[in-house]
Amino acid sequence: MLGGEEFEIETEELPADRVAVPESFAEQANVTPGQLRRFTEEGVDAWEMAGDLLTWDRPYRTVFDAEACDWFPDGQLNASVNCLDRHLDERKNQRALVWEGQLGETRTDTYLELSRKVNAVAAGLRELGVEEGDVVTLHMPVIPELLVTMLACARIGAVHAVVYAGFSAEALATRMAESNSSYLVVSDGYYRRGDAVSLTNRAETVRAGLDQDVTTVVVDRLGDNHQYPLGADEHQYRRLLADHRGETVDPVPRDATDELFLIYTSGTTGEPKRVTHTTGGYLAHTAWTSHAVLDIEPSDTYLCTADLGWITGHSYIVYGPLALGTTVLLREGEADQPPRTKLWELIEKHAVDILYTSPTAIRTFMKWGEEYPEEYDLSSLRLLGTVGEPINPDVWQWLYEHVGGGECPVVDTWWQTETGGHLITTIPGVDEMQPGTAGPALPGIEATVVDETGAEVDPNTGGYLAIETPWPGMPRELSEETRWAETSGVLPDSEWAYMTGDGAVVDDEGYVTILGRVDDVINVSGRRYGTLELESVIVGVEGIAEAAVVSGYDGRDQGIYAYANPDTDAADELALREAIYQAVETQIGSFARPDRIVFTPELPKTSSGKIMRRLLSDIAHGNELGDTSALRNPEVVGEIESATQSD
Ligand code: 6R9
Repeated sequence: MLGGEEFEIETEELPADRVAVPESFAEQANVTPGQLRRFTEEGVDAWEMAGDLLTWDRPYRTVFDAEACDWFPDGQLNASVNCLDRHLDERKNQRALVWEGQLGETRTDTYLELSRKVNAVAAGLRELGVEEGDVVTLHMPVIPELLVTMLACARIGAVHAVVYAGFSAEALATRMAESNSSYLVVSDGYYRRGDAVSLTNRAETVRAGLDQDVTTVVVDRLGDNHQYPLGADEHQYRRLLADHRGETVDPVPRDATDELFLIYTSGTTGEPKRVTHTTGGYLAHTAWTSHAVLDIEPSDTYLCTADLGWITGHSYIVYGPLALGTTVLLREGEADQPPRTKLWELIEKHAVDILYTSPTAIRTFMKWGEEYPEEYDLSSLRLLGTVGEPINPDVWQWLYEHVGGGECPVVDTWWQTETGGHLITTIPGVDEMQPGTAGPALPGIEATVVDETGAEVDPNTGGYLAIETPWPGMPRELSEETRWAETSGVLPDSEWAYMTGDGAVVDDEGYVTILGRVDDVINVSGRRYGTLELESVIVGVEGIAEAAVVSGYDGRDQGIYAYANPDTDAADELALREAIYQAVETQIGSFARPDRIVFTPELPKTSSGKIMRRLLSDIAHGNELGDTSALRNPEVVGEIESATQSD
């Protein structure tokens, strides 16, 4: 797991000074240092604070069973009850969901209305044969129907698997095959920056590639001009909803350890990596961090700009915020898509209290200029959060000043698909902030930085980030593979550890600065790409002998750089380039299209024959080249450098 050789730590740019907690915020913050002390005093049992934010059908007596590595093992609950039913007494007429569509539409659902829709869709899914434990694949843009269907699955104990709408039919089929899913809820298409993208025929293509039969429900997103012809075993979502209007479905009590959903992410193998989150631990973790870190209260209007198809959308649009009974503003489309005033206009229009977004989007806003946010009244904002990648100190400052007016804390939250929820971040109102540094591990979490041998390194020294305590949002795969009591053998000094795949530095006070990925995964614009997955698609193109994918930087933006070696000298590079784009688009999706394709006569290799990705990454970033003495073919370096620059 520790892929040592290729990993070099840069510690030159250590973080700037700390910023104090704005006092006005601290006075009203959801958690106080006193409450958090319970983690020091009670250890793992303090996670009871998270469990107690939920409503249980059968209350748990044990918080964590170390033997089995299970959270709240004897408890039973239903996630849709926690996100809907239990709020109805107090706030049935409060808005649960406000949706802003790509075409300028606004749709609102109160908690009561949302709950009725979820019940109707749950009844519809049941009628189609969906049973507890079945995997239902959802493939849609950010529209209310997606959120409704997620909660409808949760209500009947079905396991949803959302596949981001930008994935290709082939990528969708691979995921459905892996999870043996026989149900697909898909939209007829989606709008991307105003243009309609059709998903018609997607179900057909998927079916052709699968062994199992598939029952499909089609959601109408594109309107009457884009009628989706229904085939056999295809049903209309609208019909389903109308046929079951007014029906109620008893929520299925689930064991805390039962799966709530599956989600696929990029791992270190070429295959997409399945991550399974639990009903009790995951929901407790996301509810607790939504409360303690995002400071969400029921009276808030909360905006998170992530896509529902990724983990951030699951944890911090759907489950955490709705478990707390807040008003969620859902926006279809990317945070930084034009018009340049859109996001600020939405914040003013809906008097948004909390904004959770990505460093990439903020970098774009910064490039556009502060005049856009300045045109709007953003004084409703109380807290700002970022996720997905490190945020540079100057970008942090820009957000703090030009969006938060110097009065809103910024939480830089580090976590992963695998962790389910936040693990490293400051707690607003409690911890001082340090621009460029995620912050300390959450109370109850131990984050360590270790070297290649697994030994803890000294403070302010780079190494591999490991998590040495279990946490409620841990995925089932981790509980199953790494029983808490057994040693994983990775770290000599600890009983158990989860290796995150990130490089990091910890300072004397325990603040963690993330340096980026150290495994065969790259993170571009807050999205994880398995380099092996991309490389195998590129190598699959006829005429390409070898390929290596790294992240690169052109002085303005981070991007995916693909280095490819054609198998003849006389290759038609233009045609090959097109073929590569085509292959990535059909096998993964256009969002993974490389920003640069550089053809080279050879890839740089170590004497043992490994492609030296670190060198390619240095070249792609325009960095000083590190030690190249281990190279078998140093003569190619200059050529690759000039090809990268001229491309
Ligand atoms: C939630 C999410 C996880 C990877 C992770 C790391 C990077 C996420 C970060 C951050 C620096 C932060 N990452 N948050 N790096 N600072 N605050 O993004 O999940 O898509 O699985 O990506 O993202 O490299 O390992 P996921």
